[in-house]
Amino acid sequence: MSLLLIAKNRDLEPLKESLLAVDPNLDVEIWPRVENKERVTFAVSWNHPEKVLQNYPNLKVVSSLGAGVDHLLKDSSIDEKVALTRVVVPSLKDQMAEYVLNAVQNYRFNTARYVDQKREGFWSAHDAVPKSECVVGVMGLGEMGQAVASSLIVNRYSVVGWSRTKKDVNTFESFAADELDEFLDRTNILVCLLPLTEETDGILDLELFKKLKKPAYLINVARGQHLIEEDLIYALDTGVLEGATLDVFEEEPLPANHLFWNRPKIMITPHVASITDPKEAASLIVENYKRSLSGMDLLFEVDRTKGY
Ligand code: NDP
Ligand code: OXD
Repeated sequence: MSLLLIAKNRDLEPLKESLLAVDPNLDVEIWPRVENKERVTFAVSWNHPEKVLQNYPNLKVVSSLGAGVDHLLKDSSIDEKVALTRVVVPSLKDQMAEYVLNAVQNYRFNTARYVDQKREGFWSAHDAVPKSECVVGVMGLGEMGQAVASSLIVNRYSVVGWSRTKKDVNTFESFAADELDEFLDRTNILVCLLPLTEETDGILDLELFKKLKKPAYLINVARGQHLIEEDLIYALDTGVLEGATLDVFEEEPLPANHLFWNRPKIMITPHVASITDPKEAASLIVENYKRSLSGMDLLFEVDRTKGY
């Protein structure tokens, strides 16, 4: 039996080393130089080329190397009987919580304006956005969303949350799927942490932005396909939104001629909000590999019917 690591444009040697540090007896192969395809029963993937997993006849499990699984579900050539799972480790949640807190504070304290002013040697003070006008609405209260909500609450931000099912929490108000308008009506700073599914594709559109409480700001750290890009431009130009921080884009890398680059109200980071640490991921991957070999339930298994 062997474990396959597969990703386009990513050095997987550090992950292989970390896996062997957890268990030196593992047989780990890195795509595309795979010696024996028949022996592969477990694959760890980040954006593998579509259909390539069809070449492994004994594949039982595919694990995403990150939290998102849209890249696995869009490959319809992966047999329905192959179980899907993902890597969610504490540092992934911590980084995301820090990234979002930082984005909220940058908006609140006018960081982008001061960076521009420094470049021009220009001294001018701006009022911070009052905390009372920074109610943060977190869309998606899963592993990432709950970590983000907790860190904002520790930093004394008011938080509301929205998810398919209502959460029984006492630190913030949780809204269910059919309560989207009530959630938006309470939200100034909208943070998208939804998985990309048929239901959530294109959810961040002009109609939704208009329902936010003013002043309104957008932070998208989930997937670029959640956002209708031209609606964001229109919302910024018409004052529906004050600004946006985007870590994810419909096309990545964001093309050099993309409209977003020249918009001062849009902060851009290159899909780095939270990155899987190979050392931490290795223990979870080995645990799931061993569970798969002994027929036990997997940790963080994906529900294919829900799409996440
Ligand atoms: P989870 O699967 O743990 O949580 C998903 C949440 O979204 C759940 O609360 C779920 O509701 C909710 N949800 C799903 N569908 C809907 C819907 N139709 N309407 C309302 N709520 C819905 O995901 P994670 O928190 O682990 O990750 C979220 C996403 O973050 C990933 O899919 C990935 O795209 C992105 N990500 C981005 C990173 C980056 O660096 N930019 C890094 C890591 C993740 P319920 O609780 O009721 O099931
Ligand atoms: C993830 C990501 O889903 O990095 O983990 O986007």
